[in-house]
Amino acid sequence: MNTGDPVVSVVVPVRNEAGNIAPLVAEIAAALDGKFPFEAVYVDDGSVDGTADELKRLMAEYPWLRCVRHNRSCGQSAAIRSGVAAARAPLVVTMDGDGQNDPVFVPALVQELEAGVPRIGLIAGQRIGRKASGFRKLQSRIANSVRSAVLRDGTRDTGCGLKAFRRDLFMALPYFDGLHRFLPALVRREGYDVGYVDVLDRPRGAGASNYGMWDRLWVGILDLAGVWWLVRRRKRVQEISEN
Ligand SMILES: Nc1nc2c(ncn2[C@@H]2O[C@H](COP(=O)(O)OP(=O)(O)OP(=O)(O)O)[C@@H](O)[C@H]2O)c(=O)[nH]1
Ligand SMILES: [Mg+2]
Repeated sequence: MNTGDPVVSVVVPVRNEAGNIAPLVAEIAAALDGKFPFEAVYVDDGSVDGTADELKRLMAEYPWLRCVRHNRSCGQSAAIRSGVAAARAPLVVTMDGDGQNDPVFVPALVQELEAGVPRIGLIAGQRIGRKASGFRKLQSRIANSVRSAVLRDGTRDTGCGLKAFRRDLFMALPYFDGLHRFLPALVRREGYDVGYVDVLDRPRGAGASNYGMWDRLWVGILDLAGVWWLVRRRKRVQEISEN
């Protein structure tokens, strides 16, 4: 049974993922029913396929399923932010909606986060057994190693959609398009540690990737410079007093 106020909100950004909605919602149900009260907040990022209809149909079946929608596509970071803003639970787990992330790992992420509070601000999934093509994996490996060398954020893989954090911490982070790839550095900047859970990667279900190589490369370089600056200009207030 899944009644009462949700303890965990699972946030899933989707753009044109019609064929992947029903299988993933069923997997979320199977993985989380009976574990803790939860909700799933799908964010339909301006899809033009049957994504909205699928979500509507499934919402009649699963009372814990919610859907917020961008009328026009605003990107994955904005979709995640809208989902976290709409979330009712204090803890959020994000997950890609294309089937690459398996919801069976959600309880492990939640458990690690709860065990690490208040020191840990983020639990990041680390993909093992990547199912992407060789070229895509190479791009990802280069991007991850440049990022971790520049930011020294101690993280092997920031590209995994499975991440768990406190809702209020996420909403307090500086927001920009692309933020979802830099969460470890941004969370450390706030003074928290990051924990990791290995997760098995799966191939995408139906549909096609939303990204090409160039969007990731050029925007990634610009974002990296921005995050480097943010981290460098951090100033933490150590003590506050009130008379
Ligand atoms: N890329 C992208 N993804 C979006 C957008 N809005 C929502 N999403 C969702 O964000 C998730 C990740 O997008 P993918 O295109 O699978 O990106 P990826 O997993 O990094 O790339 P692949 O490994 O090529 O699948 C999916 O659930 C998308 O449907 C958007 O504007 N762009
Ligand atoms: Mg994907």
